[in-house]
Amino acid sequence: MAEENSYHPPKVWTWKSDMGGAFSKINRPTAGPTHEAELPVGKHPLQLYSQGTPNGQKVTILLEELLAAGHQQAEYDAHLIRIGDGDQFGSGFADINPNSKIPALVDRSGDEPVRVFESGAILLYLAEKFNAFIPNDPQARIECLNWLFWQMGAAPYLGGGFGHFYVYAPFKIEYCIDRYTMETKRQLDVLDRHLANHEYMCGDDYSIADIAIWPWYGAVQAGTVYNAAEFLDAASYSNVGRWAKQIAERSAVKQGRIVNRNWGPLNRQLHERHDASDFELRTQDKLEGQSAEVAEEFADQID
Ligand SMILES: N[C@@H](CCC(=O)N[C@@H](CS)C(=O)NCC(=O)O)C(=O)O
Repeated sequence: MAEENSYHPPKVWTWKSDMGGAFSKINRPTAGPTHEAELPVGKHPLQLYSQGTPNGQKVTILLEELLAAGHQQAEYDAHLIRIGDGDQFGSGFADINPNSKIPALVDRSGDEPVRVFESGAILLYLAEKFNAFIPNDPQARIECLNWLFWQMGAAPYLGGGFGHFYVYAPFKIEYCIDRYTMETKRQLDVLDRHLANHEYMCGDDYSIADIAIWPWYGAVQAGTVYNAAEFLDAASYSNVGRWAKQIAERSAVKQGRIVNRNWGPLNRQLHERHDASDFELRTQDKLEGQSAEVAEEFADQID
């Protein structure tokens, strides 16, 4: 274990605007907008403002699942919010999410627009609105909500803890990596034990609990988030692996996970989604004129 370092917290903390690390340019200790910026509004009932991170993917996967299941009122415009550029601090975005984090949704199908922020609230709102991907039986429903809210509480330890200190911090700190690796492995074990006896998180049916958990824990298990599969011995969580592969094969998942994505292979980036045909016509390989042969090289590669 590394020696204790020489840092002693002062009486009152003050902000150093460049603290180092991957997010030092966007993180700050205050809330509220930093600039005026109106949000665009498209033609569909649902307007999503997001980026294709795991938290963003949850919503686009559910929307694509709803559309695949025939819920036409789930048609949506997905506008790209570039969080690295600070779009989440624009006045229009802060109006719909005072917490300035993606994803945020506006439902314009009624008399008044309804804002919904926090991915868990968005999943629950849409599942209830369409009565889909959430069980109706009271016992199964609360089990679905148990796991939905488990994800909301657990993922900050995975993302803000493990991912931050393993990948993004300006230097590696053994204590922090140990602490959050232990917690991440414990969480993977929670899932693995549960999935040993359940096909999906709340039983036989795929639900918003799976849709919330898969973009984080499925990706960590596969090594596509944080490239830490070997470090975490992810292969040993074989039930998580089985479940994650099963979900990855769903066509709505293949579509939803590339919406608002602006990194990785060009044919896996759909910056904005305004129409179902955009998956065929408006991925970045098409917009940038990449040849079909080159795009094909990346066909199975998501990261
Ligand atoms: N609890 C929130 C977390 C959302 C979140 O952390 N979003 C990140 C991207 S994955 C974000 O917008 N970060 C920008 C920032 O922190 O300024 C949710 O589940 O919606």
